[in-house]
Amino acid sequence: QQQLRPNLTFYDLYPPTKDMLAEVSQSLSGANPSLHPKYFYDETGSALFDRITRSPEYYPTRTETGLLTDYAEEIHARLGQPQIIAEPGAGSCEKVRLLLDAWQPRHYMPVEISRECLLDASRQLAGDFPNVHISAVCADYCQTIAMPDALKQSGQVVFFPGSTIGNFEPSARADFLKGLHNLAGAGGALLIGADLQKANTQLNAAYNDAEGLTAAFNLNALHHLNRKLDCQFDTANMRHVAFYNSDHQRIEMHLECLCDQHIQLGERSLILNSGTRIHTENSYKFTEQSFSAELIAAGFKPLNCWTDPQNLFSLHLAQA
Ligand code: AVJ
Repeated sequence: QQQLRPNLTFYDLYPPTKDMLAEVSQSLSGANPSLHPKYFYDETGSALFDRITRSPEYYPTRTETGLLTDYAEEIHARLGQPQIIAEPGAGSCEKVRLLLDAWQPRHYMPVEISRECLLDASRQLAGDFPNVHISAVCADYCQTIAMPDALKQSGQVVFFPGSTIGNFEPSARADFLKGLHNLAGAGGALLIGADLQKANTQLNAAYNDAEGLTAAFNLNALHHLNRKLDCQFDTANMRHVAFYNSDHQRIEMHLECLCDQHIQLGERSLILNSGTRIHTENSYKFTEQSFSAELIAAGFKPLNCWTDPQNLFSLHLAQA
């Protein structure tokens, strides 16, 4: 725990490299190799993600930001005077600025796996909001849904924007939402973004932008593993693949091997044959009703849901 500014405390709970090696070895072995989407986010990946959010094809960020701009005051009125905001996977902490401006809470707790990204974002935020105490936690939010003891307080507003919830498969999602319910605690609430089902063409375009940012972001997962674990992926011979799977109502992202790949995983070596696809991400798409039902199943009481006129994106507010 480090005091970086009078109003900024930094907690470093970044998972150890040996855990990363074990997890990656496990998920890359077997018939359906995969990588957890958290591996997108190192310093380079977080910067690429920020560029994706500004690309013309990627509608979620600008749509949700519009909803937050329009409704921050209305949400504030519904919640009374929320004092603590916790945000798992906070990234560059851009969206929360709208809430900090409108709500003026005492305390903000971003949790983010990408250390440089979190340090930059939280330093800037601490300067811009001198009256908010920031407890920045560098951690895998899947593991640290239980915050450091000092930060466990009930009555929190858990802010989970961006449709990050779409990364979870249905059964893991149900468990994770229960975890968020527990994190919010008695008197707390959840403000969560969920991307909506829409025409396949628009979804496919959002994950195959013309500038190639999403392709670079996807491939960066392998650069990240090469840098941290010296895996020796031949990234020039991997291809970005992203498509909407309408049976599962999700975007799938994969990296396809264009030649046999000899991978180094610590002491072990692994061959991925040409044509093999590594599944790197699912991004589920919801309906307003299906998502409300999931919130109820996790123990929440939905208060309201806001959508844009084109019905691209939804923002749900629910009581814990
Ligand atoms: C951060 C998980 C919400 O699923 O749209 C963007 C990540 N992947 N482009 C999403 C992402 C490819 C994003 N989430």
